[in-house]
Parts: sequence; structure tokens; C-alpha cells
Amino acid sequence: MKERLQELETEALGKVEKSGTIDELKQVRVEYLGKKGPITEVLRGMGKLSKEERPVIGQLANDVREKISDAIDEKQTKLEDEALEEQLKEESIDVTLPGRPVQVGGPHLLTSIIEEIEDLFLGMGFEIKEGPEVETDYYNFEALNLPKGHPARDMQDTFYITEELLMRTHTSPVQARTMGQKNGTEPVKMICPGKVYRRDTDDATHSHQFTQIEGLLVDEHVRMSDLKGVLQTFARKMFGAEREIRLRPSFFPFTEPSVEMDISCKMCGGEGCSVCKGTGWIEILGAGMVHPNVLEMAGYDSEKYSGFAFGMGPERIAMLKHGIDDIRHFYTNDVRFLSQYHKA
Ligand code: 2NL
Repeated sequence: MKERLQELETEALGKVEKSGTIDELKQVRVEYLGKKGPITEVLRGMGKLSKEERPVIGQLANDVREKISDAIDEKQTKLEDEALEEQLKEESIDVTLPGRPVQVGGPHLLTSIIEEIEDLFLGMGFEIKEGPEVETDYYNFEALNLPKGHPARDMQDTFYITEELLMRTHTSPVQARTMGQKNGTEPVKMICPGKVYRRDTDDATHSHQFTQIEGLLVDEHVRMSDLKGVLQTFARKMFGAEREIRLRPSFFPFTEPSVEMDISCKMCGGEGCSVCKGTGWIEILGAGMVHPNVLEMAGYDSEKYSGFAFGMGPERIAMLKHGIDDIRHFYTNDVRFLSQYHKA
């Protein structure tokens, strides 16, 4: 029996040694240490042994079993380590490879234009004010000399929330609100950029939602020449130092007198071309002297105070600056359009 056990040990250890995979090792374990294995069999036959031999063989059988088991465990750990090593080698990444480029966004063209205009007016001492897009009928219309039933309201139809609440049609209500906070005594020097709304059918030049920048200066002794100086400074900083401006009489319910401002066409230098439709001039904005009714409604004495105001559309400015032919490009956000105006 002793020899048989030693034989089994040698045999089993040999097979453990030869096992190349965890599966093979499992089979060795089942074969030698399983319930039906040869060692169990030896132990079962111990009944036939003498009292003296029994503990010796029993001890030996247990030693052999333990040796085989330890050898299997050791080999299993080794095989597992090797497998892990192999897997790590396969999955290793080359950290020296250059990374995939990340797509970098940038400000929307309209945002850039609005910020450029803001900077120009900040440089002239104007402050920037914002206000609600949902407005009252009073601040959007009444306070701007557009009483209920005024015919000019037709051109500024909008989206109504209630009879008295609506989506603002211009940013002027921000200015009316600001003037109203000044007790009729302090001067105002502000611009207000923001989104505005009209009941319009979208096409290449119309949108039901667009942006506007309005400006307002109220103080004692403000004259039309002040308006002209500010607008000329703006036009030259925005479009080029060589630009001329031209004021044409116009009408707005909230200013009197009212004007429209053109800049000389850069494309043809004033000769007339397709951009300026042969006139040599391009319309940029509307402006005027604040109507006395508007000043009075905001609490100012229109005998003592006067002011000028202007309004422009950043979409139009951007379209002229960059030769964009359809206002809808600003809102459909095609990256091929947007990315052309990201500064490097
Ligand atoms: C245009 C014309 C304009 C104003 C806006 C204004 C605001 C107040 C008082 C008086 Cl609070 N006027 N704003 C004045 C003249 C013209 O906009 O064509 N905008 C795109």
C-alpha cells in the first residue's frame, strides 16, 4: 500500500506538472482527489490492515492527498497569473498614440455680433440692461406712445398670453421700465439687447423670433447732433473708419423727429452695386428724438429733458457684414454655417 501511495503521488504530481490549462488541472483534481479516486480507494481498503499499520498508512495517505492538493493549488495560481498577464498584455494601450481631435465649439455668430456692439457702446459710457421677454401691454405699447387702437400696432402684432400680457415686439419696454425708475430726474444712458417676437411668417428676411439692440440717452439738453455723433462713431467702429452715414426722415410712433440711418456701401465705395441695390447706401438702423409723450409717461418733464433712441437688428448687421442671404441660417444651427464664424 505504501508503494501504491508513493506511486500515485509521483503520477499525480507529474500530471500536475504537465497540465497547461486550468481545465486540465481540474481533471487531475477529480481524478486523484475525487470520491472515486485511487486514494479514497486505498483508504477504503485499510480495514484489512493490522492495527499498527493503519495509522501509518492513514497518515501517509493524508500526506499524499495534501501534497497533491497543494501542488494543484500552486499550479492553479500560477496558471491564473499567467492568464492575467497574457490578458493585460493583449489589452495594453499605446499611450504614445496621438489622441482623437475634440470638436471645439464657439460663440454663435449672433452672440459675437451682439457682444461686439455691446463693447462699442460700453466704450461710449452706455450701460447694458436686460428685461423680461413676456411683457405687459403697457410697457410694450402704451408707454411708447402706442395706445390701444393705434394703427402702428398692426405692424407689431405678436403672440399674446392674455389681453394684457404678450411676447415683447422690441426691447424698448426695458428702456421704458428703466426711465420709470429714475424719478424723472436722473439721466439714462443705456442699450438693451435681447430676443423679440412678431406675428410673422418665416422667410429669408423675416422670423417670428429675432434679436434687437436698442439704445437710449436721456438728459438735459440732448440734441439731434448728439444722436448723429454717437451713431457715426458706432458705424465707423463697426463697419470701418472710412464709412459715411446718412440720415433720412422716417416715422416711428415713439420718436419725433424720426430717421433711418444708412452707411455708405463698402462694396462699391458709393458707386452703386448689387449689395446696395445701386444706391451706394445700406440701411442699418432706425432712430430719433424720444417723443415728448414717452418722456412724460416715464415721469420726465419734456420741457427740461430730451433724449435720443435707436434700434437695430443684429441679424441684419451680421448679414451685411458677412454676406449672409437668409435669416433662417441663424436659427437652424447647421454646424457648417456656424463654424465659419468661430474665431480661431
Ligand atoms: C428700428 C427702429 C427704433 C427706438 C427704436 C425707442 C425707445 C424708447 C423711446 C424711443 Cl424707450 N424710441 N426706440 C426709436 C427709434 C427707432 O428702432 O428699425 N429698429 C430695428
